Amino acid sequence: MIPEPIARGKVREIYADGDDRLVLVASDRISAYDVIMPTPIPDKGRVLTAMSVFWFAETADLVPNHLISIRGDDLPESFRADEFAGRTMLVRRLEMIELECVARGYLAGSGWREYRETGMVGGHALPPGLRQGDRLPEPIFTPATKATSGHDENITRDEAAARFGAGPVAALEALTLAIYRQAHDRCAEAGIILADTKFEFGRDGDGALVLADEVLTPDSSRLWPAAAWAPGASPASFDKQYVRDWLDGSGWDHSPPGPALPDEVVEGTRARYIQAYERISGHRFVDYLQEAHR
Ligand code: Q0Z
Repeated sequence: MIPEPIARGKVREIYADGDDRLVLVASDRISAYDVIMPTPIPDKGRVLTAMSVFWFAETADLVPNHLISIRGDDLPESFRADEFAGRTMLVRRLEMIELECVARGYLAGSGWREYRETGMVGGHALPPGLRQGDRLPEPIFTPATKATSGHDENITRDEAAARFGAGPVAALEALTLAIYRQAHDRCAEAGIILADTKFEFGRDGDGALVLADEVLTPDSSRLWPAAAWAPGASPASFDKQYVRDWLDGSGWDHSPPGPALPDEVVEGTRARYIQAYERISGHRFVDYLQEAHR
């Protein structure tokens, strides 16, 4: 029997395992234009979990993380069925810091909008004349808080420091930028631009900072195919390109529900996810599945 989740995101669920552990399950649901599509992308949750697992290992030299195990044998009984294999992380339950730790290396999304209106992003003065999609001279830390609307609200570093303390926010900024730089360079070698990304941190029982949640997935990051980058525009994320292109030609007006996706769009999107994982990590997706399935 599967217990009730303690929290539900648009595309994943989180369950308690006793007092000290949580179980995070990533579904195959996909959103486009902020709407969940009625057609899932098979293995999407597994690929995103594989990416988080890869990045937790890759960043372990910079910061400890919440991951305990993805192996079936280590999961609570309820999560040992095949449907959960590879999409389920057993993690340490932390005291979460309610601050979205965003790193931006390129001008996109709300960062671009803010720059266009003010010439600044999150309290950082930027050079004039930057275009949408341009690389920034240096990556910047632009924290945000979860607004009740569901969308994040950008705040300045000073506002973050007022809420969470100057020392803790300086430490979160340093970690966020260090992880971003390392991941950016790795993605670049795979032909993928990591435009921006969002981390969530918590504290363990000793008060130490711990990297939590999902990390450096396409749902928490803007990952652009390097070949699609051109100044003056924000390319579609590598994973959403097929879905967006098809939706743009479908006549759908972006109000829910979204239309069912055709098989070729589903298959093309699934292949892109797997390709991104394999290119970034250098691992085979089938090997990841083997590793999880024990
Ligand atoms: C993460 C979230 C999800 C909905 C709580 N290690 C942790 N300790 C305590 N809390 C969390 C974590 Cl990861 C925690 N979220 C975000 C995840 C579905 C919301 F899978 N919420």
